[in-house]
Amino acid sequence: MKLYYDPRTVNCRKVVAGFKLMGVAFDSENVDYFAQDQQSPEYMAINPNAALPALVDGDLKLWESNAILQYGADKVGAESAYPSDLATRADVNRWLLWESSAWFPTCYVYLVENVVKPILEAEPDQAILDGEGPNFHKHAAILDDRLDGQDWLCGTPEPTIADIAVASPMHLHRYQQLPLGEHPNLRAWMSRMEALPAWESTDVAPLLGLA
Ligand SMILES: N[C@@H](CCC(=O)N[C@@H](CS)C(=O)NCC(=O)O)C(=O)O
Repeated sequence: MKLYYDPRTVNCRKVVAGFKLMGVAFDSENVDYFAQDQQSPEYMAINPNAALPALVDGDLKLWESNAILQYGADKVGAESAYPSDLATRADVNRWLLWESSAWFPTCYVYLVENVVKPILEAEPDQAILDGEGPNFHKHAAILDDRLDGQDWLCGTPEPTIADIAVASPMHLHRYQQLPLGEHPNLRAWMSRMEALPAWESTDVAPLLGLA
């Protein structure tokens, strides 16, 4: 199967880190996000959203990074990363949906203001950052509570694809300047994530000239 991706983007890094964690083998083709190649007719025949990443496996054209993680996990039977136990699987699925609908959007504000705008030589808008604070802390507190007394989000002995998905929107947290100060469990969990070879080896900061 082939992954269409740009390793510099958050949702592509998510899939590659998850596939590495699970030992999912894949071919890849680069689609240059900054050249807007995701808007080419060839790529949009695979993903009409003109967004990265997308996976093609035989007749299947799959988009949405979390759906790609689920598919890769089931394809190789990654029991520890995507447990088949009904309740644990429901828990993992819940965090994947929450990441996409709630966590990603709030982390993305900090990514745009503190990483993307400086790369484009534009000024971060402090009013936007200040306005996002309460929403960010509401969601970060949910994670911080969940991580109290357990290493991984779903209480499993090993990280799951929920950990990979939820860590991804905050993958450049130092550069995003995410206000993690009052969320110690979240900070400790992110350090555990950053120690995983699958995570460490897919670091985007050097690719963006940040580190
Ligand atoms: N919910 C989608 C979001 C995909 C997405 O927005 N990808 C970004 C890169 S991380 C993109 O390609 N955006 C298109 C653009 O900005 O032109 C997923 O998880 O795959």
